[in-house]
Amino acid sequence: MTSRPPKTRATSEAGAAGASSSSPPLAAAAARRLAVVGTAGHIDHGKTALVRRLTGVDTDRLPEEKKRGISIDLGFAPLVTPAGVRVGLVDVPGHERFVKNMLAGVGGVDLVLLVIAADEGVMPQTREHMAIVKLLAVQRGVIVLTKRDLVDDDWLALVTRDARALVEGTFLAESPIVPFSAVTGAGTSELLAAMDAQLALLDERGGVGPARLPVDRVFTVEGFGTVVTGTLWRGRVRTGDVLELLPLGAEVRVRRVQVHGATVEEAVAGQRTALALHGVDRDQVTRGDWLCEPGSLRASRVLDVRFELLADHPREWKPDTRVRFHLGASEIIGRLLLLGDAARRPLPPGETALAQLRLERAAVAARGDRFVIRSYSPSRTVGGGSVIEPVAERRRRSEVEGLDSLEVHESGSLESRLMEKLGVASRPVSTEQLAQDVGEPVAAVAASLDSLVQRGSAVAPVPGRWLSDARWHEARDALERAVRAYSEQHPSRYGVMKGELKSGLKSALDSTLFDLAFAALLADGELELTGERVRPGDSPWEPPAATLALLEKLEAMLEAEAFLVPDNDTWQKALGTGAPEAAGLGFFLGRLVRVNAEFTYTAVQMERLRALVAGWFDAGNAAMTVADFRGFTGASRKFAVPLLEHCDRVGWTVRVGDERRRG
Ligand SMILES: Nc1nc2c(ncn2[C@@H]2O[C@H](COP(=O)(O)OP(=O)(O)OP(=O)(O)O)[C@@H](O)[C@H]2O)c(=O)[nH]1
Ligand SMILES: [Mg+2]
Repeated sequence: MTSRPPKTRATSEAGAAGASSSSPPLAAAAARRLAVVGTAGHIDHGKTALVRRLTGVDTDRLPEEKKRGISIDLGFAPLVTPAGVRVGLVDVPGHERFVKNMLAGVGGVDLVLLVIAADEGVMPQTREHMAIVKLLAVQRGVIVLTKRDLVDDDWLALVTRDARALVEGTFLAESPIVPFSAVTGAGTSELLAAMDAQLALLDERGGVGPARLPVDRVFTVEGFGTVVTGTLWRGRVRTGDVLELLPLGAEVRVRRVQVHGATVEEAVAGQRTALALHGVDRDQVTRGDWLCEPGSLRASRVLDVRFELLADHPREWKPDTRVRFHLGASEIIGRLLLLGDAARRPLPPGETALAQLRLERAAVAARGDRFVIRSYSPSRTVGGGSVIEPVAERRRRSEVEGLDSLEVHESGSLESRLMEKLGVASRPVSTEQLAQDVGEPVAAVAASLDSLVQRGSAVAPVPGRWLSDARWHEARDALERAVRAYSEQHPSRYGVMKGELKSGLKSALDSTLFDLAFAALLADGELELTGERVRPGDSPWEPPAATLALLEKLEAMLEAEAFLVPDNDTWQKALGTGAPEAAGLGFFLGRLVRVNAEFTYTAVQMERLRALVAGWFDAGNAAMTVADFRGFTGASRKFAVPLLEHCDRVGWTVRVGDERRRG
C-alpha cells in the first residue's frame, strides 16, 4: 500500500530467503524473527544515510526534506538481517523542533540505533533522544559512530569514550559501539552483525493478547480508501477483522493487511503494518489514534501514573504543570498533578512521584505503558513514566486517601490488584472487565480469580462475574438485617414487600447485587418468600393473638347485617389504633376482601355472594339487572354497584350494556 516499492538489496522477501539460507548457523541463532528498529540521534548525524546504506531506501521523501536536506517526519524501510530477522526500520528526524515526530515513531521499537556523528560527537538531541528511549524502556541498542571517513583514529577514540560516558549506567552500557561510514560502506557488516546479536537477546512478542496498533500515518490509496500504518504493539490483525478506532470509538473492518509492502493474511506484533480500513473516512483518523480489539481498551482524559523527572533537569518540578503527554504516536496537552507528599513540595531532579494526568483530549493507555512528558513551552523532554491506572477518577492533589491502593495497583501482585478492584466494585464484575482494569491477559486474570475463590477472598455469584467475599457477605447481611428488622417491627405482617425492601436498600446495594444476594438467600433458606412478601427463613410466622382477636371482631362487625357492611372509616374508628394491623392481617390471610375504597367484606360474605349469583343463573336466567341483584342480595344501590363491579372483576359476571351475563 505504500506507493513507493522497496528499491534494492535485502529489502524483498526473496532477498530475505537468500540471506538466511546462505548463513544457516546465524539464522538458527536468531531467537527473534521480527523486529522494529528505530534510529535516534542529533540532526545531520547521518541517520537517514545509514538507513539508505542498509536498505537502499531514501526515507527523506517529502519535497521539504529534499530541499532542506533534513528529515522532518518519520521514514520507514524494510530490512532482512543476515540472520534472517525481518526488520522494520523507523528513521526519525533529529531536529529539535521535530522531537514530537521522533516520539511518534520510537514507541514500540525493539532496538535503537543511537547514531552519533564521529566528527561532531555527542550533541543536545543525542542526549534528548537517549533520554527518550530510556524513558520508553527500549530494551536493546547499538551505538553507531557515523561519518567514520571524516575522522582519524585518535579522534574516533575520543568520541568512543564520550559515547561510553553518555550511556554509562543505562540499558546501552554494554551495547556494542560500531564505527560506520555511509559513504564508504565501512562497518556495514559489523553493524548488521551487532544488530543480529542484540536482536537475538530479545524475546519474541508472540502475537498474544488483544490487538493494539498506534496509528503513525494515514493516507488514502486509490481503490482501497483509508490506509493507516503503525507498529503492531500487541496481538495479530487479519483481513476481515473488526477493530475499534479509539478514542473516536468507531468500529472499522480491515480490508487488507500489508507488512513491508507485501499483502499478507495476518500481521503479528512487532511488525510494521499497513491496514486498509472500511468504515472510516481519511479525515476521521489522525496520527496518535489507536486501533484496538473492540472493548479491550478504554479512552480516558484522566490517568494515574508514576512520573519520573530526568536527573539532568535543571530545576525542581512544580506540583501542577502544563505538559505535553506522549504515548504511542499521540501527543496530548494537559496538566500533570503530583499526588500525596509530592503535591506540597517541588520534585527534585531524578526523583519520582505518583501523579495524575488531566488531559485536554482522551488518551488510550494500558497499565504499564511507558510515556514521555515534555514541557509545554518551550518543548523539552523533562521526564516520563509508566501508566498505573489508564482510566482514573479525578482526585484532589492533597488527597492521600487512595494513594495506597494506587501503590498496590502499581507494584502489587496480580491477586492483590484484583482484590483492590473487587473491593471498590459495587456489583459483580466480569473477568474481561477486570482484565482490562488491571491491564493483564484474560487467562491470567481468570486463573488468579480461581485461586482467590479457593482461598475464600472472592466469589462468583454468577459464573464469570466476581466480587470480593467481604462485599458479598456485606450485601447478604444488609439484606437479611433489613428483613429481620421489618418482621420484628411488624409481627402481624408476614414480612416486608420485596419492592419496598429493595428501594429501602437502594443507597447501600446496587440493583444487580440486590437481586443476586436475594436469590442466594432464598436458595439457602435464609429468607422465605410468599407472594411478594419476604421474611426470615428460620422463624415460622405466628401472628400475634391480640391482632387475630381484633380481626375476628372486625369480621363479626362486617357480617352483622348481610351485605350492608359498615364503611372503612366506621369500623376503623370502632376498632381503634389496632385496626390497620388487623385488616392487613385479614387481607394477607385472604380472610378479608377490599371491594372498593369504601367497603371491605369478609371471605365468607364473598363466598355467599358467589353462590347467590351462581344460583340466579342456575335458575335459568340469562341476564341480571341491578334491580335483580338487589332483590336477591338485599343490598341497597350504594352496596349493589360496587359489589357488581367486583363480580365483573373476579369473573363471576360479564357486563353487557346495563345487564350482567354469567362470567
Ligand atoms: N562523509 C560522510 N557524510 C555523511 C555520512 N553520513 C551522512 N553524511 C552526510 O551528512 C549529512 C546528513 O546526513 P543525514 O543522513 O541526512 O542526517 P540525519 O541524521 O538523517 O539528519 P536529520 O534526519 O535531519 O536529523 C548529509 O549531507 C549526508 O550526506 C558519512 O558516513 N560520511
Ligand atoms: Mg534524517
